[in-house]
Amino acid sequence: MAQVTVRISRVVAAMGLAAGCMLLTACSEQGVQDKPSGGLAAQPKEGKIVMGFSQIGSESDWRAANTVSIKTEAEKRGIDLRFADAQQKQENQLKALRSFIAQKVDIIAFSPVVETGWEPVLKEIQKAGIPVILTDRNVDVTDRSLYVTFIGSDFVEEGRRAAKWFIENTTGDVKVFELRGTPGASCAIDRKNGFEEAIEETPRVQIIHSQDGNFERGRGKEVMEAFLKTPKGKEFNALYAHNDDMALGAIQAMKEAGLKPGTDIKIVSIDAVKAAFEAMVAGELNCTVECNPLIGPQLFDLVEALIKKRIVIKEGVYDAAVAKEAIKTRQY
Ligand code: GZL
Repeated sequence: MAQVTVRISRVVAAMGLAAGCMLLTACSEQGVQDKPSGGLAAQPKEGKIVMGFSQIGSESDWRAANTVSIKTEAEKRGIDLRFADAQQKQENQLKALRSFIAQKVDIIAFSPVVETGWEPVLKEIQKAGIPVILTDRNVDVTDRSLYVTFIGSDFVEEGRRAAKWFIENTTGDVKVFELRGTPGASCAIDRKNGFEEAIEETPRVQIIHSQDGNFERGRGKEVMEAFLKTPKGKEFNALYAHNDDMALGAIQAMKEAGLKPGTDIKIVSIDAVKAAFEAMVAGELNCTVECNPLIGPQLFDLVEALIKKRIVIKEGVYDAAVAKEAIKTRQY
């Protein structure tokens, strides 16, 4: 007989979250005249959840995987997903968020292309009584009640981990060219800060040049082609790229210029997409720091906890035929 096993961590996390949300609802109901500030309705939603999602664009392999994870999970859970691709433009995200208000969706999630410029639209969404979840990237707002929570990575830690690879796997002076992500994006700001913090105590590792590549492979190639023609392009011996796509574009430019990426130039990037593993197998990339794009399951656990106000724990049935085996892994 097939048995159901449950991933305790995810369910317990969601339960904790649900408890937190009910507390939030309770607290906010006392202090708010109309809808609670988190936009959490007093009654659970019956029927299909309608969710608006504003995605940044399709600038990288990471983003493509992130979009697939969100769309697949929504489909699996029967959620009516209103998905908008902003082609990396904030004005398109602002338009999408306002259209979700007009559509009276139950909940909104989005990945903010940059940190700033969101307070006005978040206030409009709050006034409409719609809860907001931030995914992937963060916003810089003073009023944290404008969103329920953020699901994403610790980008400062990712920057530290990238620096750690250079510190632990090189000797002598490391002259780093930094290829930065989208200007003003929380992940680009934090990856830079984490890297710089981690090399503070190791003066032999220095960033000698830093430039934006917008997380795009094509821009990474163009920027590296131009850099190689400068005096510092003759001096550097390391590349720190804020994502794999820019690193792969830069690697292409280095090869066309007769350099051996991974050997002449040590390269560390972030995301851990499949193409980065192919480059490492080919000896052209030295290290990629993982940044997990597959947030669909956790995102929709949270959405269901907030809107349905209910988490059903997965349980199984065990008969005597399997008891001897099953007892080995029972936790209670
Ligand atoms: C990080 C994400 C970044 C990726 C890039 O969470 O926002 O954006 O590192 C993507 O590949 O374009």
